[in-house]
Amino acid sequence: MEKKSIFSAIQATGKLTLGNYLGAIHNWVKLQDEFACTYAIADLHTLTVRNNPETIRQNIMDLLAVLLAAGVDPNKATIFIQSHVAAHSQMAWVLNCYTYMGELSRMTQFKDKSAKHADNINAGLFTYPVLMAGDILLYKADLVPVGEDQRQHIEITRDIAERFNKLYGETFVIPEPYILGVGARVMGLQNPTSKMSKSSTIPNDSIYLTDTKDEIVKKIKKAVTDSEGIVRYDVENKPGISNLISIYGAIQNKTKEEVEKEFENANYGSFKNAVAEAVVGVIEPLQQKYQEIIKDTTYMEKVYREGAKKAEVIANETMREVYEKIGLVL
Ligand code: ATP
Ligand code: LTN
Repeated sequence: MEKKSIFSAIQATGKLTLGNYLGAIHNWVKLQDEFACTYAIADLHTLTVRNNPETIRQNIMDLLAVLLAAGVDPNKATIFIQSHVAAHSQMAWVLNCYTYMGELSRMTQFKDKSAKHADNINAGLFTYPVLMAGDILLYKADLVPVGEDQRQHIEITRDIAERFNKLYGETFVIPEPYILGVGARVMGLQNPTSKMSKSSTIPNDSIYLTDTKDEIVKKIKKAVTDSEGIVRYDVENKPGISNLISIYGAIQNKTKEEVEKEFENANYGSFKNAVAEAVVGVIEPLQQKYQEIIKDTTYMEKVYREGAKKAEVIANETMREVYEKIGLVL
């Protein structure tokens, strides 16, 4: 049987968090053996927020190095930079003409980001989900692994694809979100009722992949808990401890129940030590590999050039099919 196909992307917006790692990168690595995976660095998406060109370039290379350091393997998965395959921009324009203002204005990410960047509510921020839909549909992906926060964007992708298929006949595969249980939503350490985010302004709330061992240990020690003193999963009443259980479970490949059992008789102090050790255990080796890879620009260039070449073949084929169906002269 043919392998199911997977597409996913991450924006290159700077410092990555443990949330990005457990919610996305970690799963990319796990999935590449079982599925035909295509992974992109969504550089075009990052243009929706203003940044200086040198920082953007650095962020792109940084993200590529992190992905490779984390174990994304160019021999197993196709990995490339979104803007290198022109069909992404082409598809976004076409799909813009099959997407309604009303549906885009319901997107929670748009509402959040336009509140955060009130001085730059550009049209790109609004049509962001259409570029994302194009990314996915170009590769006829069956599954799209993302964190919980991206579910709404996959739904709109499905709506656009279904609309197109109805008008022009079977063209796109209707993708399913693939949201992997534990780690899908890592919460802030200080504010465990909102997600751990790159842009959090609360001190010690986010663990960054660039944090030192001491910083990680300190942040986890300071993480908000509760007064019950039992390592028990209960998001409603114990969001802090529940979040630490999820983090530990995601790293150790254990269910919530298994984590609860393991720490049945432990106090919060020793549980936190174990969580910190687990987090350091993944971040430290990743940083070491990252340091080697980021220096090897020749290798990195080879990876993204070859990746784009492979991606382009599939993307261009879909693009042609779409142009033909809608009536353009080829
Ligand atoms: P921002 O803080 O600017 O909203 P972000 O940290 O959400 O950015 P993205 O580039 O939007 O980063 O997300 C990259 C991937 O990481 C997505 O698949 C997203 O679902 C996942 N992700 C981000 N934050 C978390 C989190 N706290 N827990 C689990 N997954 C996450
Ligand atoms: N919007 C996504 C990044 C992204 C993406 C995609 C994810 C861009 N294109 C296609 C899955 C499929 C985010 O994580 N913020």
